[in-house]
Amino acid sequence: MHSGHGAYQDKAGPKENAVYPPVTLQLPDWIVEEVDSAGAVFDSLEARMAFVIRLARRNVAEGGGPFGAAVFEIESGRLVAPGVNLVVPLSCSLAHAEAVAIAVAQRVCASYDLGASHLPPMELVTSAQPCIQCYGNLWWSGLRRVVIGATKDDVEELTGFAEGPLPDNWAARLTHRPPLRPIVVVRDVLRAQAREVLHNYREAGNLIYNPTGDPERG
Ligand code: AZG
Ligand code: ZN
Repeated sequence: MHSGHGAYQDKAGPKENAVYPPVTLQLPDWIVEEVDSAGAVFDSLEARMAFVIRLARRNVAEGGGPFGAAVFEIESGRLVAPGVNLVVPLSCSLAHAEAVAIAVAQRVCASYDLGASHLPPMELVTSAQPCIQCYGNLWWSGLRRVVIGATKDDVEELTGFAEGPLPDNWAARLTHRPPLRPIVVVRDVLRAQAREVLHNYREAGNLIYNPTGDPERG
């Protein structure tokens, strides 16, 4: 029977069609090793940040970009979903670490709204400040807090990635946005360690995948 919702009736994701490929944001297999060795509960913001910085570092070694992120339950510290930058491996400019973590968390929770009343309050912990794309992703996510390591200026100065024109008052716009719930902003958590991953990425001559027309090495 046809329910009138087109092809997108399956909560697990859209059905394949004959013309266009399905698009997936599949985390690499090694992520399971990192999660297993870290444990499932992270008590402090520093422990959560140390974990995403570790993901960023491993991701570079595995051919991805120098960014890691994760969604955690704020109170319990339980890891809901990790994320790493997969732009180059997946040929997908959407696949920033924050976007991957949010998308995986939403699938894990089977909810597009991570702020839904049946779910515990959740946060995004990210090794670097969200770019314009991920600022929008965060806005729409239902997350209640964002915890940031390196700043946008750190990213742009240390790597050459162009993070885009965020509003000057980007943090205030998150913390006060009626009728939507506020998103609390916490900055500079383990910033020096987060900066080091960015610095090392460029020093090693890795790809700076800005959409400039031609890929540029660091
Ligand atoms: C990026 N910035 C952040 N914060 N995260 C990513 O995954 C990125 N990729 N390029 N710039
Ligand atoms: Zn981004």
